[in-house]
Amino acid sequence: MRSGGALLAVAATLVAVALPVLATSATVTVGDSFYSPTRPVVAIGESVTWHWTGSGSHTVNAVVNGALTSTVWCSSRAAPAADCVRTFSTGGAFGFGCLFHSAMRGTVHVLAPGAPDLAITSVVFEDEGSTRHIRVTVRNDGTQTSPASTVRATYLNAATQAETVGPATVPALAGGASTVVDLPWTATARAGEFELTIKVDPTDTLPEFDEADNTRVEHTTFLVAVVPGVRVA
Ligand SMILES: [Cu+2]
Repeated sequence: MRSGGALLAVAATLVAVALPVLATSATVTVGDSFYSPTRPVVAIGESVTWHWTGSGSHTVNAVVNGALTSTVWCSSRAAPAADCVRTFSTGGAFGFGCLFHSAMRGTVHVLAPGAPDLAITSVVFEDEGSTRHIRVTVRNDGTQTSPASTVRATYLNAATQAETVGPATVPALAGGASTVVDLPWTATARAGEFELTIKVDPTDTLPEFDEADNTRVEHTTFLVAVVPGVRVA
C-alpha cells in the first residue's frame, strides 16, 4: 500500500511537470446544450480537449461548409464521462457540432506559429477643447503581419444606454509593431465617471492565440457637464 502511494505521488509529480506543455492547448466545456468557448484557438500540432459537464448526451461531429457531417470527433456521451482529445496537425478553421442539438456549433482555429495576435497595451486620455481623445496603443504580438482591423470603445450613458466611440481603423501591423489609434470622444452634456470598454477587433474577425488581451476597461471622469458652445462660469 505504502509503495503504491509513493508511486501515485511520483505519477502526480510527473503530471504536474507535464502540464505546462499542455497549457497552450484549449479546453471546450460541453454543457446542456452548449459548447464554451465556441471558437477555441490552438497552434498547429496542439490539441483541443472537450470536457463534458452536461447531463444530457452530446457529440462532437465535424461541420464542413456549414453542414454537420457523420464524421465523429467525439462519440455521444454524458457527464461524468472521459474527456475527448483531438490533435490538429494542419492550419485552418475546422467546424464542429452536436448531432442532437443544432444550436451547438463551434469552430477550432488552428494557427501557424507567429500568427497575428493583436493586444491593447495602453490607453491614454487627452482633452482638446470639448473633445476627449482616447489614444489606444495596439500591438501585434505575432511575427506575421496582421490585417487591418478596428478599435472602438463602449460605455453606458447617464440613461444607462450603450453608446459607442468609434470604430477607428487599425492599420495592418508588421510582427512586433505597434500603433496609436485615436478615438475622438466628442463631448455631449455629461458629468461624472464613465467606464469604457475598449476593444480591438471587436467583432472577433481575426482568430488569435489570445483574445483576452483585446479588451481594456478604463475609467474616466468629466468634472462638469461639457456642452459644446456653452461656457461654464
Ligand atoms: Cu448536444
